Amino acid sequence: MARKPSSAKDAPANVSKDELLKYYRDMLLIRRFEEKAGQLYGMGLIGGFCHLYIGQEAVVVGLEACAKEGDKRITSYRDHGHMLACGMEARGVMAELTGREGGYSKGKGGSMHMFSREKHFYGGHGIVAAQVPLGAGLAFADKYLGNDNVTFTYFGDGAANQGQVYETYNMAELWDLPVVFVIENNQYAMGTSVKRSTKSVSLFGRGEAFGIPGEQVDGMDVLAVKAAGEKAVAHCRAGKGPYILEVMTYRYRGHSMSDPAKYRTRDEVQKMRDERDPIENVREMLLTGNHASEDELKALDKEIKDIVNDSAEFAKESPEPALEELWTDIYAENLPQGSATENA
Ligand SMILES: Cc1ncc(C[n+]2csc(CCOP(=O)(O)OP(=O)(O)O)c2C)c(N)n1
Ligand SMILES: [Mg+2]
Repeated sequence: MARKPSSAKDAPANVSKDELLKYYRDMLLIRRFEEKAGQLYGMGLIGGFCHLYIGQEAVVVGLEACAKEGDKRITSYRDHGHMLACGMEARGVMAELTGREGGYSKGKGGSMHMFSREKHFYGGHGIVAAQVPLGAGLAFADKYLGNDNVTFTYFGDGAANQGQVYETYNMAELWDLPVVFVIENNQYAMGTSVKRSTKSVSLFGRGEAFGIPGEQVDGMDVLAVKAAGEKAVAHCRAGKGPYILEVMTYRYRGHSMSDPAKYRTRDEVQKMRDERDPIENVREMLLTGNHASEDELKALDKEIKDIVNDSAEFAKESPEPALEELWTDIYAENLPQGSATENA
């Protein structure tokens, strides 16, 4: 593909080869996984809703680079990338997409409803902005327990116009909750561009009314996301309360698999892909700085392809949930004796 020169050249001196390779690998895993999910959807192996994250990979990979053990994350329905970036298994995510027993929710949740207690991933939420107050609640738990963990609460530019976001901002700042509000501004909410739906110039600036600091970040540049993320996380860990990052990004695919895409031109999408692609940017840095050879990157591409193909095979071979499973996981089971919920 002919690629116009981008602003990304050699990586800054303080960024190591290993770091760059990790970002490249993690972003590529998300991209190839999503492409495969799109294929399986086309083959009728995935049903229901399916929102792909292609184009936005640098956002979650840059922020995961700032996380430490015990940090939490919660997001919307566009969630496969967040799961892979925090270390959830490709097999479990793909099998959930195909509605099989081997999936993270035993095949009963699908694309928008996956969770991992082990990786502190709290979903996967289909109601726009519903995860925002929940994210503040997770942060409240950490504050209450007295640790210095943070919660990454992701939501979109469309969700940023929901009232509950501002109720949450108020309480989060009032109680100094350690929550990083990450607005993934991909410039569209379904078919509505941010220009048509939103009066204010910046979304991060709306925190000012509540005393919450924030900034806008180039979400196609994983290093810029990481640098801003570190600042936000340091603020939260120091007990100074929430921080807002408005990360400017772009989704290449439709809103969901059933999007007719009539609200933007093909040229607009192609220009972004050609000039700003976050994975190509890191690839250029790796090659320009002689951190990796074409052959090394080819080997890495193959490794990722193998992981994704394996996840698809697993997802096809895993059985559908047994009929009895209709009646399980509806209410919490095996609660400890005398727990508040048991007594309720
Ligand atoms: C409360 C509510 N209203 C409307 C919808 C339908 N809906 C689903 S996604 C979406 C757009 C949200 O856009 P944005 O927050 O920018 O996130 P993106 O899809 O771009 O990641 C809408 C309106 C919904 N799921 N929930
Ligand atoms: Mg959006």
